[in-house]
Amino acid sequence: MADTNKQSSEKKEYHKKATGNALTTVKNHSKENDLKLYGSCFCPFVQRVWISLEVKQIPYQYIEVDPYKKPDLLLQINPRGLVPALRHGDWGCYESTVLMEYLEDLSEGQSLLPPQPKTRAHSRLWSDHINRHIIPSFYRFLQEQDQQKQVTLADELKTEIGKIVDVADPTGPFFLGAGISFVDIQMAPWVVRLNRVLKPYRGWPEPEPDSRWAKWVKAIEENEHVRATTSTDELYLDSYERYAENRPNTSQVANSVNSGRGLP
Ligand SMILES: N[C@@H](CCC(=O)N[C@@H](CS)C(=O)NCC(=O)O)C(=O)O
Repeated sequence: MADTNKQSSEKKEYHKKATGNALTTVKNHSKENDLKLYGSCFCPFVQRVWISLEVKQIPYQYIEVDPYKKPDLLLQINPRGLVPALRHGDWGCYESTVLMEYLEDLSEGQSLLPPQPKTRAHSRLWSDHINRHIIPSFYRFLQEQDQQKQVTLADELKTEIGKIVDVADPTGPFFLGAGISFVDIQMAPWVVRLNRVLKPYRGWPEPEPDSRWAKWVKAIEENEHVRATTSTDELYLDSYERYAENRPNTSQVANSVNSGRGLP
């Protein structure tokens, strides 16, 4: 019994407050604003919307919420109680991809989608690939406890990433070329977590030097808006131990992965 207590007290928990650069950004956006992002510091889906706001330089207020406690102000916007949620005046909405499109539709600041219809469709197609293939594959690999299966799941994730790298602009460094755009932002939070979560917990390898993938990862990691919304490494290491140990009741994402359903 004493042992069990000791073990549980050593377990790492998810963080409830941003650290490092992300904390500075939170502080710079703590003032009341009509546009409110309800987010959680560890959440990659939130980081997508957060990067978009930073790239576009749209004024906003960041409000930290615990999505596992589901405060009323979150449930009022999103009955499913997931972050990110956005409130704009008396209207609210949720789902990270939908929110990125909403910010795009405000036509304020830098566009994330290019003007050409075909390149827009290309961006949406590969954003769909990230959501339907790369992200579920990331969690399957992280949550798998069987080492043999982990090898197969690492390959599966590499294959899914390889597909999007193959269709990226050959020169880059970003998906469509010189500047960050929609697909990069959809992908960035998981790129950040490859190095900070999958590497320590599952031995995820560094990109092959001079490869197109290495160039993309570097560009994302060095982007000022990605950095402005990224906390210190420890926050991710601690927050994802629950996933890496596949603890029961970790989250809706973890439950969906365990039951073979699509992500929430
Ligand atoms: N499909 C959603 C997923 C959002 C999501 O899963 N957010 C997590 C935090 S990273 C959450 O709110 N979890 C609360 C829960 O599992 O109850 C999106 O793209 O916004």
